Amino acid sequence: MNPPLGTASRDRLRIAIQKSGRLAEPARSLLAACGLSWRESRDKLFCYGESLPVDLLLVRDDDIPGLIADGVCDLGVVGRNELDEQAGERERNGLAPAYRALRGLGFGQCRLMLAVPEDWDWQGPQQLQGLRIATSYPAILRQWLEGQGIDAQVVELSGSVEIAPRLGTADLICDLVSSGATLAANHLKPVETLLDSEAVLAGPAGGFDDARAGLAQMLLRRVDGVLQMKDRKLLMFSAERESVPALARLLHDAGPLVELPGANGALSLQAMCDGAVSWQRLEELERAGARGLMVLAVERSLA
Ligand code: PRT
Ligand code: ZN
Repeated sequence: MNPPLGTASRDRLRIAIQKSGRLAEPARSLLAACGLSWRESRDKLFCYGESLPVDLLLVRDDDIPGLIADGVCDLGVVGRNELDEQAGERERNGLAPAYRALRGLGFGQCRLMLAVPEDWDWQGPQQLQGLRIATSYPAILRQWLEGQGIDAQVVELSGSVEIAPRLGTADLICDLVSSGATLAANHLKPVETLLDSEAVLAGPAGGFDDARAGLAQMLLRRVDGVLQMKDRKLLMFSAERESVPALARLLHDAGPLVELPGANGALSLQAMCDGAVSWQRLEELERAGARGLMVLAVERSLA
């Protein structure tokens, strides 16, 4: 039977991820790449960890910082925007920091931006004095306005922020932007970035003092191993020794060219490349003497 959710179990780690939404699938894939697997439960809220004592809690992203603060969950995958907003709110209420971002995860990228009606002539933040700004991120916005020395009115909305200027409830907005299509569709233009956000692995402000410490450390090491290798490719080929200097020049931006003894006096070579290795690059290497070129995806590493 699953343990009750409100009591912090001491020997199993509990990770909260978004149940559905933008961060749900990438969070699951990352954790699966870290070697975790789960038994899906019927209530689809709690998934019991099978390969390791690490359980999943599937929740709304807004709930994740609070679940960590209350000790219901040990770790969570959440947008930096949400984590910073709730941390800012705690600070304003005089509460101590309860969580922190342990790792940036490289997905869910977006920016928290100010956006104004398209026909505005934007001259800078000082223009905001006395205006009304609609947002779902009041704590981050207030902190930014204070930093800029601007006295503006923050209009808190829980959704559909982008229509506020057209409805006349605000003069401009502060909202998340990724492609910019939503702003354009609402005749708004982005003018200032308050926060560059991505999904983060968040944990409690303090550490763990029981079996969870070792589990969390192992998980972080695996997360690093997966993230470091993300988009990396291992390039393998063979070549005669006299071709090696030219090939090394062509691969100057890759990791060190590793030489291994190959068949018939030729060398077997390999290099770690960041990002895609194009056909054009392979053809150039072939012209410089590389043979049997192979590009392999790299899944994980232990540093
Ligand atoms: O149900 P639940 O509360 O869990 O989900 P949710 O609807 O609150 O969250 P969801 O899935 O929309 O977003 C989860 C997280 O994804 C956010 O907290 C961000 O960290 C991240 N993220 C990345 C985004 C976006 N990109 C994004 N574009 N979150 C929201 N948007 C919205 C934005 O608010 C605006 O309405 O998309 C619109 C803008 O998109 P573009 O592409 O038109 O610019
Ligand atoms: Zn949400």
